[in-house]
Amino acid sequence: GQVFRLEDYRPSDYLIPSTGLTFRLSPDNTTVITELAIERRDGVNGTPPLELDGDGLALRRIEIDGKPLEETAYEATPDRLLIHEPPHSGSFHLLIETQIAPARNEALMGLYRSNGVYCTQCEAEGFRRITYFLDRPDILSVYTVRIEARRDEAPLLLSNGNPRERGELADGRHYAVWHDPFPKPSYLFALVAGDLGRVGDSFVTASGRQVELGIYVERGKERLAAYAMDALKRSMRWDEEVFGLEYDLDVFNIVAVSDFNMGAMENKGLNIFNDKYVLADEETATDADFANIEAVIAHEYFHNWTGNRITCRDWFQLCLKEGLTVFRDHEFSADQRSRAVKRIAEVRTLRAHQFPEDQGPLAHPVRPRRYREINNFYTATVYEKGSEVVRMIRTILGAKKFREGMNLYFERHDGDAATVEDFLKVFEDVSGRDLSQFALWYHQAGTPTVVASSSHDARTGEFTLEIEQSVPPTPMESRKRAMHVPLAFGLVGPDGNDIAYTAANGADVEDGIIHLHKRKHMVKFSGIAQRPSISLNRGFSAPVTLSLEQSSTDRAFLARHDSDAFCRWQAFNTLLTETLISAFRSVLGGKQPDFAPDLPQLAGTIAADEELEPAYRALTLTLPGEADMAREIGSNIDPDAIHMAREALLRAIGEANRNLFSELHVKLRVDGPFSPDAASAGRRALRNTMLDYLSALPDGAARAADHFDTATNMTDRIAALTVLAHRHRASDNARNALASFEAKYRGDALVMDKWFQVQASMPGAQAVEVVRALMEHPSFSMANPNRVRSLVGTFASANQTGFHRADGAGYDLFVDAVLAVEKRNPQVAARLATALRSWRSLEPGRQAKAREALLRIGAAKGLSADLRDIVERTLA
Ligand code: BAL
Ligand code: ZN
Repeated sequence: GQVFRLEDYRPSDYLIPSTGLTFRLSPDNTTVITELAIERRDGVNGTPPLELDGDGLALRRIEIDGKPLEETAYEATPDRLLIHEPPHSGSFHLLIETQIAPARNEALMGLYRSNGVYCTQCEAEGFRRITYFLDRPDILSVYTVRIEARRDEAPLLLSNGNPRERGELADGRHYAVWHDPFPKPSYLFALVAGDLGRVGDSFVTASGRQVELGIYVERGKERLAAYAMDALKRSMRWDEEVFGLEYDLDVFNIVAVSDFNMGAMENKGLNIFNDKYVLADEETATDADFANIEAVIAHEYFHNWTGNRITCRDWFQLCLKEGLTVFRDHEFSADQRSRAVKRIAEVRTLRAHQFPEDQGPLAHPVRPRRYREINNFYTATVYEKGSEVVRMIRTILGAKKFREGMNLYFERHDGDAATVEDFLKVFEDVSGRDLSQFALWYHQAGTPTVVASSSHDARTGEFTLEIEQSVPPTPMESRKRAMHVPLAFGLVGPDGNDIAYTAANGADVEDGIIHLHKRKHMVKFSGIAQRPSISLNRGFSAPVTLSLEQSSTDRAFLARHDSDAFCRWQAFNTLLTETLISAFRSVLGGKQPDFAPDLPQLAGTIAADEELEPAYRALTLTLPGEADMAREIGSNIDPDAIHMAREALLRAIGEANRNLFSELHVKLRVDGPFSPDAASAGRRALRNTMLDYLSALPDGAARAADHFDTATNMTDRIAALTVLAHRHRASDNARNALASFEAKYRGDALVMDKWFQVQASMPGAQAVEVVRALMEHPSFSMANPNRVRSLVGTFASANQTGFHRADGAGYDLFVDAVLAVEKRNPQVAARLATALRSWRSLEPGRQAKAREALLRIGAAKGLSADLRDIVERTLA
């Protein structure tokens, strides 16, 4: 396929200041009439040909300035429309009529149908599946959209912007006209038509404008949109208060659909959501679902300024809107919930998803320089590492200068299609700092490694920290430059308080941050009488792999006393990880792992510490997952040994704390009416963590069954179902719980996804057969992305022992599923296929089988560009 390169960017010869669209909707035969005002860009000489993008289109009519075009004047294929010689004036009207079939669009890009509702997804390049256009983000146009449909089929007709007109047509049809005054790129176009229920509310902006809010869901589910509406209003207020940003249209609509490739889409004034990020009540959604809904609602809303008002010049700049908007939604959630807990959760996500990407064959810079298929770059690197980079800018500049920089960004670039350079420049301008070395975070792929050690001289009172950074090679980038790494730190004294220090001149220490610029760095602190414990990378100030030489005694001390909640969590997590890895080595050596009593004791102390919020205790006591362990071990991975080691430590901690954990399990039960707030969710999280440990003890199945039977919300029910199915799958308790869950929620697709997930992540060899059987379940469908992700996606990404079964049967299932999905939906298939990205870290037997599986996918006939790109890069 074609390779697109950043350095090849050039502006379009033609601009499209305004776009009129008329849709005559019909499932198999929709007519789209596109009326474009086209202008040659200033400075362009002559009359270059006009080439518009298409994808699978059929042209029905073409006119320029009201006159049909001669057949020799243009060339139309499904994938492009070329007008050889546009009018010499350079300013003209182009009318195009295309015909499309939404009901047959299974790729879910462009205009398609979901549960009988017409809806669109245009990012990144879906608009060209609707009409011929300059389908690139730097072409900003003012849209006026007329939608015509049968009133009985689609009483609701929505598009971007403000409603302008509506009325009746002949034959039971009606129409609506929408106008969006803000010029926007085509990827933000949206249309929805169908019969949906509405939840309405309103919001008065800081300057007193009234905005009508609407959330549209499947009829009968209106009640389930209440939390999403509440999250929306809180997001709108927060963006005013924290960034000074107000909403700008008269209406803001959100539509939930059940077939959706992504989580949601920020179309101007008309966000379209995967319904799993809208619908929730305690009966059907977990606390994690509520938190995700809040985050995604906020994320899409925040795009109105970071993405829509200021958009991207080209797709290489995707992180400009995504990294920044993730940063904004993280900050929002931190303000709405517990900042410390939120930060730890973010880091866990980053390590689970972005680190393996950065450390494997699909590694790419936050701002890639080349791509073959842009859909494959909606990645953890662009989103999550992109957010970390913005966070580092704030760390380096301080909150005040950061906000000044953001203000300047909105002032200077409102209405622009901007670049990463534009973004960095505002922060250089407000701070006077040179961010050119910092910019490597955007340009250089790979997770930097920071190795640190310390020494103390009691005689001179000098404490020395030696730090070395390196960035590992990544595809097509073997040589790396030293980065600017801001490491927040503290020196913790024997009483647990941070001690004051003086850093030697020239050590690049500023306000509690060590700024690394070179490969090797030494900092000398003076006036340190007693040896402190170093707390490094506080708040996870830099997204690096830190290898800190430190005694277990120091780590245990920091796990109790570090004033930085992140590093306190990290200290205990590192102890757990080190213990798990040595247990893994024992298992490999054919020995039963055994554990010294200190760690289980410390776990008990933390569990019982009422000064710590329950959510924080839950996060601390959650053992690193099997994939986390695999990542730490790095090579020659045997997932079965990892699983055994982890279960052994879990049992050891549970046995040592049986009484305490049982008491907490009883005491933490939340009675009374349900609330999804962070404090209540935290209690549930800690209680369910206790259950996880207790379920591994001899009476574990009975206790979990009781937890399941007495659950009054989905969080508790799923926690119990998970430990039953994972640890006691052969028991009647597990069988009964799975059956009763299925009977109760058979009709609720989103809840059935959880039932699929629990079973797809069931450890052990038999998961392959379980998943194969579930692919035939009436609630499963290869056509629905949520179903596919719940069953096949969970199996491939969250079931180390099942997926990587030694005989390769997990990979066989995977190949079959990926190829079956790809026939309909290449994007979802390509995403699924990334599950094998870490294949080279497996032990040789599994590695060979994984490679074979990738080769088999690659050899399939008629492979989509999306899937081919992933497979080829993964094997390269
Ligand atoms: N722009 C794609 C969906 C999102 O990141 O909001
Ligand atoms: Zn986004």
